[in-house]
Amino acid sequence: MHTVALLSLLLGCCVASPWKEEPVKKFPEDFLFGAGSAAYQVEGAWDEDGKGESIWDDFMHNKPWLMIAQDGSSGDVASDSYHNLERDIQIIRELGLDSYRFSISWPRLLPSGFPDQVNEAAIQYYNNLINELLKHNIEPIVTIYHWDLPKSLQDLGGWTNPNIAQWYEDYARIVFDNFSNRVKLWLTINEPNEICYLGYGHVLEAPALNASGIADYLCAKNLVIAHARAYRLYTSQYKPLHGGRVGIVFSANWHVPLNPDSEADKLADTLHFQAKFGIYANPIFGYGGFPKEYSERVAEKSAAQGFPRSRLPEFSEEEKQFVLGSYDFMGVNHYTGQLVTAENVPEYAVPSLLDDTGADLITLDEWKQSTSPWIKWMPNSLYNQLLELGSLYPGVDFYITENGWSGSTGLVDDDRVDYLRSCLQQCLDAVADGVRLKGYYTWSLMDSFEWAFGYGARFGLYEIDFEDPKRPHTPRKSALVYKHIIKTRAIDYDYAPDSLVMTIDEGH
Ligand SMILES: *[C@@H]1O[C@H](CO)[C@@H](O)[C@H](O)[C@H]1NC(C)=O
Ligand SMILES: CC(=O)N[C@H]1CO[C@H](CO)[C@@H](O)[C@@H]1O
Repeated sequence: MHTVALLSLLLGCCVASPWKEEPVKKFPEDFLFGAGSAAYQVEGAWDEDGKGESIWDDFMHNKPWLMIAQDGSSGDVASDSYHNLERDIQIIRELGLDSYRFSISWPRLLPSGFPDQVNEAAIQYYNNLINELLKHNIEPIVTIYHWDLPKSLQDLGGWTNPNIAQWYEDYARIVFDNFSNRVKLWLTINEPNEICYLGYGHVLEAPALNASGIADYLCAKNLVIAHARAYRLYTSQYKPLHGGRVGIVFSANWHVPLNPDSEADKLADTLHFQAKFGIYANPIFGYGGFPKEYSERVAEKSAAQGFPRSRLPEFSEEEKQFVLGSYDFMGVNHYTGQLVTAENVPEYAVPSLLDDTGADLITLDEWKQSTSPWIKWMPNSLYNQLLELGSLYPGVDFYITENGWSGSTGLVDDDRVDYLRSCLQQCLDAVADGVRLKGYYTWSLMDSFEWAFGYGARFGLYEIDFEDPKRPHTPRKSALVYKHIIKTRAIDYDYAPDSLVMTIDEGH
């Protein structure tokens, strides 16, 4: 960091520094620009070449009434990436990405969920993808688990069964054995809160267990231990051979008390943040175990409700130490934000996580609405989120592993262009203010199957035609804008492409 920037950081917000530099305009050369995808959302080939059934196959085939889209769609074919590796590589090269984020499908690699059979076809597919990326100097960043649990393991309780920490480590070992000689950036688990709270606490995601206040908390503890086992396995056995770094991905949407002077709103905000983020982050990045205030709250509520012990499980001292510090960096998925209040809170189910928080979430009408009901454009939320995380966890490296805007079909996606530029500006501002942000992955590379929202919510830099069996792709305006940003390492607000044609530049 430049001395002047450091000085102005030390002087803080309130001193008008005469040395204040011009705002940083360029991203560092080693900043990674990428785009992301997840196996179930893009691969298709749901039952081909020996792949096992996942909880998302089960959700879409057997509980379609739980889908929000209610259109009978599924990820059976999705963007058909399993059969279109060349297309995906071409898109990635056209954009000039430094890095590509994808996930490995656990049931594709281990059809039974266990390592008794390793599916060679899966190893082939991921090997080809990794090798093609490296051939073109594109750094793979691989998510080991992005929600598609083998159904066989869900039948044994899935993330509520403490044995899953061992099962996950066994799976991670096969992944590292096969790919860690070439992949240097690893993400153990994508969005614990969405896995546990939405999948086990509610019915918005697979396995739709709908047992909030119990199953989501069991899931949280087992999940962070599973993560730590994979981290420690890598660090002891693979890192000495290959270098490489391992992190975990949290969703972190910005949140502030609705009334900043209200003690009740401030408490609700704190408890809500701990319930959605802290119960996953604190065991790994904080002081160990679940956050103190939240543990006390759930223990009190549990006692009052007649439970013999807290619904939020305890960590033994040994478990605490095992999980604490199990990271090389933090991945952050960020899309939006909310205001948090303790006033006029709806009657939540008892028990439930929301009842435990005592919080209600508000968004403002003036924030632009995306096609996804849960994403509104809250101004400056990414900058605020990065600064909060930077001050909570000083010295930690961060990557924005997801950030994007959901629209509909159509190639002139000006809302996405505006959102992308704004969010990248917020990243630049956060870097200038000292946050150790190392990369940014936009969500997503191309249109894909958006879980319970089906194919209606389009996030892609490239449009995919899901009506056509060949799944043809077409660049959107945002693809050209992003390409220009990556190439120049700067945001040029005046840049407007003269046509929507993408070609591969020399050197990519
Ligand atoms: C989920 O649980 C809630 C609260 O207990 C209940 O009202 C709701 O009907 C359940 N949903 C489904 C799909 O079972
Ligand atoms: C090429 C390679 O390393 N293959 C390995 C993949 O993982 C299985 C299980 O650990 C090994 O048996 C293979 O040798």
